[in-house]
Amino acid sequence: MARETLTRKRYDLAREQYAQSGVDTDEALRALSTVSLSLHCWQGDDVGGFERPEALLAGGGIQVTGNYPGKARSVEELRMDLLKVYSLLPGKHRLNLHASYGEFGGKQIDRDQISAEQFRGWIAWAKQHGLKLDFNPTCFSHPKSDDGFTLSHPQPGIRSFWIEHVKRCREIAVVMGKEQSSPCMHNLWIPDGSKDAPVDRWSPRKRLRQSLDEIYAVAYPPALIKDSVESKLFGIGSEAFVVGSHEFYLAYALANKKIVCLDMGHFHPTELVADKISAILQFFDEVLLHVSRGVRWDSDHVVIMNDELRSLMEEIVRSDALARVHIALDYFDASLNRIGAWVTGARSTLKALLAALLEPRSKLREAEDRNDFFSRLALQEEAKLLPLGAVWDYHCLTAGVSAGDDWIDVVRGYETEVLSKRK
Ligand code: RNT
Ligand code: ZN
Repeated sequence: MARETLTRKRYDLAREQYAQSGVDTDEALRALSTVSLSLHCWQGDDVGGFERPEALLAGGGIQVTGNYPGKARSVEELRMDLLKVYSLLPGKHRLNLHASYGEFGGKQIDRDQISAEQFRGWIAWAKQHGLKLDFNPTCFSHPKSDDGFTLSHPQPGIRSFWIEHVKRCREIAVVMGKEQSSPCMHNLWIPDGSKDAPVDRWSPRKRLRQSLDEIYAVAYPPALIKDSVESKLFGIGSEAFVVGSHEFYLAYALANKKIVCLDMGHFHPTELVADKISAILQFFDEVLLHVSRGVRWDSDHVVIMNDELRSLMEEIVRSDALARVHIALDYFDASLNRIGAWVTGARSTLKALLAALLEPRSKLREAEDRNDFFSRLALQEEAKLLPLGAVWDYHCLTAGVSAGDDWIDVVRGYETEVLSKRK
């Protein structure tokens, strides 16, 4: 039987089967189509950026391991790779840029000097391809962040350098927001922290608070920019103390009407971001996610459809919060085909979301409401074997992208034709 016919047949059966569990698959697919992931530009070149011909290795507590050949070495190559990635994802998605990915034209434009000029090319390219942009200041991989502190630095000169950088990044985000008629999510993460336990935790946090106040003193229309702050538990070289901890930013964001960014790799290993959705959204209108996978010390492994991701997506759907949760991706792996890694994580995120949308929610709620915890448990276990794959393949088919594992060959073909020639 032809692949397409089979996919349609499988979907028809799956629709019937889900209907018997009280789930409308067409409705789930409609909901899935409203979601735009924000794809991180930095998976394409190991967080290198284009400030100088030879990018600095990512520093500041984030580490990329591996040296698989074929990484993007220029803006052009990165754009080409991104188009390949988008072509393998059902739906319309966004692009998340870091400040270090501007077009600097061979000039030494330091971080406190950047402006929208270096991002005009990205804005035009994004427009051409119907992509919306999000933006991030780059407060790492720079001589002025080498000692592990930026916005909380004890030296006023260094602190004001980084304050100026972030202020300029917000200006750039505003330009992007204006050009694309969609707010640009401006997410701030800084590496500040220390390897060993400091005696003074108070002063760096006080300085960070003051720096943030200075940065956000400039108010912009929410239709152009949304400001988020990203916490972390520890990084390489900041094992004992991170200035911008979860409590710090949660409190700051609540008091100052900012958005918190929850990175799945930035919490204690058994702490689940899933559980935070229904807590945080009681008090905030929106939340930003960095979908990632923590493994031992690394917070940024390629995302797979594991229990953690599935429960996160379930919690978003169960809280009816799809419109209030911004889903960005954040992982980087230089040990395998980078396009393949990108697509794997993005597709798995979408699949987990689809799985959550297909959960027999009303049946589960009914069981819970009558305190029938056996049925609740058993139903969840049975739901795991419902034909999710048939719905996903149909979704890919109707979106015009490779279904099943066909896309793997596409990535391998791109490797032979393009990536392997990058020496
Ligand atoms: C680092 C944070 C941050 C970065 C990107 C590159 O731990 O997760 O989001 O990954 O800014
Ligand atoms: Zn992150």
